[in-house]
Amino acid sequence: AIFDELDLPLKAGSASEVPGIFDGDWRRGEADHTLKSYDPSTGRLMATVQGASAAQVSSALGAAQAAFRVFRKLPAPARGEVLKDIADAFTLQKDALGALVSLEMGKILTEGRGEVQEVIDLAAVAVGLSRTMAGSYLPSERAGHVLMEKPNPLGIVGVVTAFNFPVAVHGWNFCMSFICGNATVWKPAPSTPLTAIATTKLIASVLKKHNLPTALATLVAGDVETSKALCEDERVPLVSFTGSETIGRIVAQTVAKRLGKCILELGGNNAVTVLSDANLDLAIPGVVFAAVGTSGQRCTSSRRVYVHRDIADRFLQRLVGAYEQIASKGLIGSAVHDPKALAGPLHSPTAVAKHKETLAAIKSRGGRILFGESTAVQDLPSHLTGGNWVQPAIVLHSNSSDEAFAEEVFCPILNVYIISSLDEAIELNNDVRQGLSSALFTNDHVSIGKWLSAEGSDTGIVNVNAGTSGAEVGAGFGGNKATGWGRECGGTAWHAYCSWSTSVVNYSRELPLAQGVKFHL
Ligand code: UN1
Repeated sequence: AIFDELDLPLKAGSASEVPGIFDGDWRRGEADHTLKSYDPSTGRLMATVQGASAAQVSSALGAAQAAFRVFRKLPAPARGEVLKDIADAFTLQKDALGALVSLEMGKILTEGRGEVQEVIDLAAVAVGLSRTMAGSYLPSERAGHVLMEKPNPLGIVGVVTAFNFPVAVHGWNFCMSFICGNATVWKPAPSTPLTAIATTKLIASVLKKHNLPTALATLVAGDVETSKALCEDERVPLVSFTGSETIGRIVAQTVAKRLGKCILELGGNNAVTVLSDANLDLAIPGVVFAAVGTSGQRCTSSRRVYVHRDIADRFLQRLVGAYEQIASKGLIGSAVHDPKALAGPLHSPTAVAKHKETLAAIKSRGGRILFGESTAVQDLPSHLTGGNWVQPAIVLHSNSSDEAFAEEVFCPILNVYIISSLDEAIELNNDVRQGLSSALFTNDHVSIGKWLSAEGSDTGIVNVNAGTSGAEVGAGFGGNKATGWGRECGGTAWHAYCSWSTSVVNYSRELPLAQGVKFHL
């Protein structure tokens, strides 16, 4: 039913091939690699998609460029009117598209729908921008002159997204790119092609209604070969990449080599600090949602906890209790197949192996597993046994420099260390390469002030009495340091999707030079 609703040429139960390239027309990929879409809850193969070859990326970019040449003539407020209709289409299909996200990515239904909501919300921000995208009008030192700074479109924005937010992250980029007057070319994660195809269909249908070229929402499903072709192409001035730090480094260097620019959203490795006066009624659910929710597969998921020694016992007891409750009540399960679940499966069998390996290695280095030593999920219904299930884990460490604290693993493993002061926690919070999100739980205004100050947390998202994940789209989203310094969503993120021009306009009858330079013929 979801497939029909979203106009996907698939029958439930069959694993047929679906075309994964859209450049105004749907095309079948010609690369040697095949993408496979599985249901991570059952392990069932749902569809295959042939990847886009480098030559196909090049011709899709040609189509996107032609679309841009038409689109750039449309005034920004008119672009806003179209985006409003795109947002309405997402609203209409929120349940179906959200369910497809759950089915293909594995997250629970409310989070699948939440992703679609993020797009609708950011579209609202972008529609507002369509009438307020301000440049500036500045005083000139020369009489009868003015200075202006003005945003213009860039041309084509390349968007490479990860499996964990298969709708929202493309949506954020598409909305900003579109409102700034660009064509967008999307290379989705190799394991979530169906969501990308359904999303593209939805956007293209609205563009068509407005008589706009549908290649403004171009799609090139594929793997490394496809991304490489996109990143190397000089027709793509901006590449927005979400994914691992390792691949991010390659993307950044590939794009920099041709002097293009990047928005990077890489690994998070986010920490929560819980001080002795913290309200545990906030801290416990805050940590549990960010560590167990989405099975630890958000860039904003909590990986580290620094808890004050005066409260450590009480905190850990309640935390373990919460994990036990999730396990014993059968709250780990597929949302699509079992709507009361709080956490779904991991996305891939590789992630399951990584989870087990990581826990075993931590244990061999002396970490104390407080919960989740046995990684198997209890009482899993028989129709789910083929899925990628693990039990979330809590580990208490006695060594704050254990490598578990340094490297982000995209699994539900929470590493805990007991601290003695806020200063120690800030030191540890900041002592990693990554810098996406962080959270402090306390009621002390002095601690809050320090945490938010220049001596405080160095991450891009710095929360107080709220967990590390689940950011709203009204403000800028992104991380510092090895997270890549990128900003998406609200705030001033739209600036990056523009080509800026500074103009001096002389409305006098003289030609004075700046800085008082004299140059008489
Ligand atoms: C991501 O994990 O790639 O803040 C994005 C959050 C979501 C976005 C996460 N709004 O958790």
